[in-house]
Amino acid sequence: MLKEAIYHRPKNEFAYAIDESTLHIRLKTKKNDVDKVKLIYGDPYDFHSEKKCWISSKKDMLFNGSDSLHDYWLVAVKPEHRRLRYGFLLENNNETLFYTEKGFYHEEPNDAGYYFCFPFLNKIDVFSPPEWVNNTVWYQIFPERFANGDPSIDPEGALPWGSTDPSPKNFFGGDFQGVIDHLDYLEDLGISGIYFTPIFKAYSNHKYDTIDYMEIDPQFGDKETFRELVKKCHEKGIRVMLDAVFNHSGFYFPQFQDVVEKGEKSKYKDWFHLKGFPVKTEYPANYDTFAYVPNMPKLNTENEEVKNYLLDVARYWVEEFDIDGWRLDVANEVDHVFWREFRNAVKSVKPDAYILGEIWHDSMPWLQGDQFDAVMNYPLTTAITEYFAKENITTSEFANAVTSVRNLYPETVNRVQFNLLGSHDTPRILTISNDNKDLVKLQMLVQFTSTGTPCIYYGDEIAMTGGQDPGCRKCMIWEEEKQDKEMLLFVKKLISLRKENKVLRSNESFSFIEASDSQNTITYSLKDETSEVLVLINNNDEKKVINIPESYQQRKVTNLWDSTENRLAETINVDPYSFFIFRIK
Ligand code: ARE
Repeated sequence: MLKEAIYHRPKNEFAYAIDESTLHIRLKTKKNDVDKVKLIYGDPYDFHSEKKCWISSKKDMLFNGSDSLHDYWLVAVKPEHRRLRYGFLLENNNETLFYTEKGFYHEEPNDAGYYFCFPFLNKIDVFSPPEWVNNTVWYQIFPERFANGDPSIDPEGALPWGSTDPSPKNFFGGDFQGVIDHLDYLEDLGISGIYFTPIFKAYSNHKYDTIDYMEIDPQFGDKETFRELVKKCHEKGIRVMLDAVFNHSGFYFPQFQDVVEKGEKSKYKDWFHLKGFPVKTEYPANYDTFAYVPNMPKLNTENEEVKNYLLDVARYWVEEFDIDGWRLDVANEVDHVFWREFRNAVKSVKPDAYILGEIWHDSMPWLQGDQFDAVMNYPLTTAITEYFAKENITTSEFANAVTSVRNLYPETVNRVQFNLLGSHDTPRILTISNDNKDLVKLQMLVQFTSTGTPCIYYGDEIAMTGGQDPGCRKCMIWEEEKQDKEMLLFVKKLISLRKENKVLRSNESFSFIEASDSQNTITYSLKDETSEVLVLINNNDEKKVINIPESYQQRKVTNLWDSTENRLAETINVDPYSFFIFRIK
């Protein structure tokens, strides 16, 4: 066995409490190197055990998939006294190894001190994200471009809806009334959560350059209209999540303007990361900014005044308008101390509020249960689009990437991960799929059969196109004759399928049964304690025969797409760019 590739640490995604009495323990080993793994464990204070080292139990670990380098193993264990000493017994056809915190041994170590230690499963340490998130299907709205319901509040120079290019210089008057007018459309689609990009008073049409965190941008409406919008959403069972831009303010944020005007004499000079005076606001600015954007001065969230100001904002919109969650902009560039206080502040007002970080990379440091509930799952987006849309990776590389993403985080986090195919920061899924709508459907199928909470970017459900920002921010198409109704029905059906089958939302095991590079076909299974679903995908422009795994042959199944009952044979014909989704009876 390759010892260098065998890894466990009693922390993070390798050891965590899934509930008040159950621990998940994970291990990774070199791909195809180990045949069986047993968790060997016991109670560290079991003085009565006949074995000196108290390691008195063994339990097979489940194979939990492979990526390009590793096999992943997972086991759930309920330690009687909520404390655990444990190690691993690894076997392949020519070797047996004990893996403990002190290293590898051919004989089982006889001293508890050698073993990994999960000291105690304290209830307060159990990370329990909001239950409702896993049942939610989100819809992302860029308010300026969704619908213009009240032309009387259009910004100066607003253009006729969709009349020209979506340049940041152009305004079309999207507003809250436009959203209210289309809530029936969203409810009918099956949406149960709306993520709004920023709505507070700001300079640009994207509103990521905030002027006043306590005011609604006048082009969207006022606080009463927003209150009505939230109320109507809640009446329809639709949750509301706002975008918190706390990493930086906008140029016209009064506190920053004071610094520009008064320089070192400004009482707000410690609200920002200034490098000299006078403040130089042309590029390159002499203060920290988001990226290289002088109009986005980075806020000093280590400063007590800034922290108190932003925490008041965080509480205000929850307390006064009953919003259900915050999406945190540029979350990985704000300090952890602030985010811990942010979580406490928000959860103290609404314990089941959803806290979603915008981080495009490995986010384990923010997902320990003390900061975010989840992150925008861009690594999953990349795995899906790199394979189906861009054809940059092979079928097996796709399976490896999805498995790798799944094993980045504890299952607690996976169940509330924000799974998206695109956003206001990426080209639209149909555009990167070269306008192949069948490919988009396959990608949505994977998105809606992945653990977590899926999000539809406005307009993707009617097959809108659009390149990189600002191309992806075109006005929503409301003329019915221009909407792709077939795509709309497909999305609506996917959403209802997910709502009707819990195993699609939250499964104990997700494994690829086949990912054939020669065939470009995929078979994966989703299992939970009561059911199993088999998904078969033909990612080709021609019909393909997919082999049914022997263990599934002759099994009765329900085709979840057309509700027909079938019995699986040895093979199945799958149409070009098509799929089957069976629930095993
Ligand atoms: C616009 C243009 C830019 C142009 C800029 C000049 O898109 O091409 O250079 O203007 O001013 C907001 C607006 C954007 C605007 C931007 C800057 O929506 O339209 O850009 O402000 O003015 C990284 C960050 C991530 C960030 C993205 C954009 O990690 O947090 O970059 N996303 C958030 C919001 C954006 C918003 C901002 C931040 C600023 O979602 O909408 O932009 O508040 C890789 C990297 C990631 C990188 C990602 C995307 O994956 O690893 O770190 O994300 O690519 O670039």
